Amino acid sequence: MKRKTGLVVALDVINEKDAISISEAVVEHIDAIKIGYPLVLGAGIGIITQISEFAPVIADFKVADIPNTDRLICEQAFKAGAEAVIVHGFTGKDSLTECVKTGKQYGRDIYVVTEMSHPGALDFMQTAAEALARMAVESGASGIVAPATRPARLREIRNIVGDLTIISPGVGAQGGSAADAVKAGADYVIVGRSIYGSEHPEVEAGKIADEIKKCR
Ligand code: OMP
Repeated sequence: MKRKTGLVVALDVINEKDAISISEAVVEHIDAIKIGYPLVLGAGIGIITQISEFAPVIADFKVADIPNTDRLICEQAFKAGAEAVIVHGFTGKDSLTECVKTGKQYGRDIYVVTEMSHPGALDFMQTAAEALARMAVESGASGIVAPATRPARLREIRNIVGDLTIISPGVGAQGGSAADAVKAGADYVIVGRSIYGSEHPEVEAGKIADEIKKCR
């Protein structure tokens, strides 16, 4: 993933037609397209291959299983054309190491979730976030996912991960701001509903890309 605008669109639509038309509309403003369960379950895994013609695809499968199953999932994502896979770290070092190893075999990236962006992350994840961030560094992952909804936490996590790439969701619909996230250390912000739910996704994406540009 090459940093041009610092914006990743979360394409959480559920059919191919919407996925293609939104990708076409926003492509000049984004660096990657994140595809997760809603779209893959709605349109099939081939949608990763189709969308990868527009921009690098981050497969958000939040992989969280035993090492062997994790490897099988990551392989499917990479074979379909994903440039990166998002995985959980709470399943432990052996599971994460297997994902990272698989990523390296394909020359692709693994991003590890630390503290999630929604309020429920305070129930269990927040207490483990620093340890998850450290494990991401030690395992050789390419980057981590950290919350734009809590810039202070994002900054603390940045201090732990050094120059690892941080992708940061929670901007817009969840209340976070792109500028605050970038100032707190995010390399990329991830935006879903504010863009794909807008009547003019290209305008919304352009505005967020401008906001990011002004912070740099
Ligand atoms: P919006 O809230 O619609 O902008 O979408 C945010 C996107 O980021 C969704 O695809 C979420 O699944 C994803 N996400 C979070 O919102 N919070 C997290 O902590 C982690 C992710 C993620 O891993 O992408």
